[in-house]
Amino acid sequence: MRRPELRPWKTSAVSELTAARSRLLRMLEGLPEDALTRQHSPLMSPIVWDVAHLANYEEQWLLRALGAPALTDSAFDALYDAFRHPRASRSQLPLLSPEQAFAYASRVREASLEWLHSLPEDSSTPLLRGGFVYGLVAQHEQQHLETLAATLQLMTSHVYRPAALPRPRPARAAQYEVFLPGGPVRLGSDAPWAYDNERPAHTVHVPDFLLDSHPVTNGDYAVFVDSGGYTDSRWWDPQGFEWLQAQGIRHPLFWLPQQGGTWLRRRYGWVEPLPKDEPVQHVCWYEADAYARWAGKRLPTEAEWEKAATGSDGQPRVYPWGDAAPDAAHANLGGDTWGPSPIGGYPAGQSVDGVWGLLGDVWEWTSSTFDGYVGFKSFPYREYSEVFFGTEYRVLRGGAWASAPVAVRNSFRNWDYPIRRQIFAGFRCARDAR
Ligand code: AVJ
Ligand code: FE
Repeated sequence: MRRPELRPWKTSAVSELTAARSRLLRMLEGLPEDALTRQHSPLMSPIVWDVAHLANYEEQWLLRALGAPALTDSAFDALYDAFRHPRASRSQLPLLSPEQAFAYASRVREASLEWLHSLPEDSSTPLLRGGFVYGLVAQHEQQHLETLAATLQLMTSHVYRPAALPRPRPARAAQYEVFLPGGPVRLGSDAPWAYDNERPAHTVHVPDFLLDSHPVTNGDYAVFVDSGGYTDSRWWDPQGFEWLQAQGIRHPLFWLPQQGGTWLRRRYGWVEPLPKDEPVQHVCWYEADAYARWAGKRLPTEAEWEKAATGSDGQPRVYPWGDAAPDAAHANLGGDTWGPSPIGGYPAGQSVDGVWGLLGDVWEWTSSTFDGYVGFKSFPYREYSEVFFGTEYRVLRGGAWASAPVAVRNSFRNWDYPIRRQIFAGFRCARDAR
């Protein structure tokens, strides 16, 4: 079998870095200065912070760490260090202006592509093996573009109506349960561009279980909301119920209740009738967990999710459909659709067991907290993954419409606080088989 890691990594490095940068420019094109510098939400950075931060990250990893001459003094790193300044206070920092930030990003990019060409193809230093550090930087930039997509959705000071690619309009798809037989599951990845938190690939045992064929839709979720689900503590984790009441939350973020009991939702600069057949998004872990309990089910563990994505036949697969790089027929990824597709739109993306929509559309909350796999070794820095290990974060799997293909695979692990709703997260339910 041809494995992706056999491709010449320099070609992938250049094309992934280029894809990320053209997406960045596409997303921010035409936004006025004020939209770029303003704090749209205490949860998010000013957009211009993200732009200079991803440039600075690239300067640190693709220039300084690889022995290339630096463009700025390393003291400058502090300004764009995510651990030094909380998001809510970043607009008060002496940040680069939008023009300076874009110029910084392009100067770094020019220099790093030039440095790339001077490097040996077959270096075996840990940072360069298989082009690891280029994968790190391309994935980092794309992850920040997904964060920017969330910032733009929270923005209310400007109307944002990006050109959106059409999404498939399939015939109504039925939700069913797929039986996944218990047994050993290969989790994680040793692929060259896998993150430290995916390593090492290892085997765990998962008992028989049932998994929903599709993510929970807006229509499904509205039944829970409309039948009083948000006021009945029986369905909720006690901490979640307390949070819900303190915040006065009665429905997913960006839903707008109407007279007569119908729902609208705001998606960027559009207010639309709530599309019943799209996966629900902008629900936090507590909301996902409560729905699952109400439905007599539960959230899957991340091992169950990865088993379903990989397939019950025990064959290793990078994606649910195999090892072919994701294209528009497999999944809704890459950010240009600006929303999830109705369920059932990607028959080519199903798993070998008939589970649909595992990658793309919405991140899927799992019941698992975020921790290192047995044998975890932080690489290349503790602040990517390790400092987040523990019980505070829940793992999300699968990637959303706003996630780039380079940052999505069966083994990819995302994490966030159980109260986070601005991310493009939904879920599907699971059940013990017995
Ligand atoms: C993996 C999405 C949780 O955005 O906090 C960006 C990715 N790490 N810069 C985040 C990340 C450093 C990270 N998540
Ligand atoms: Fe970052």
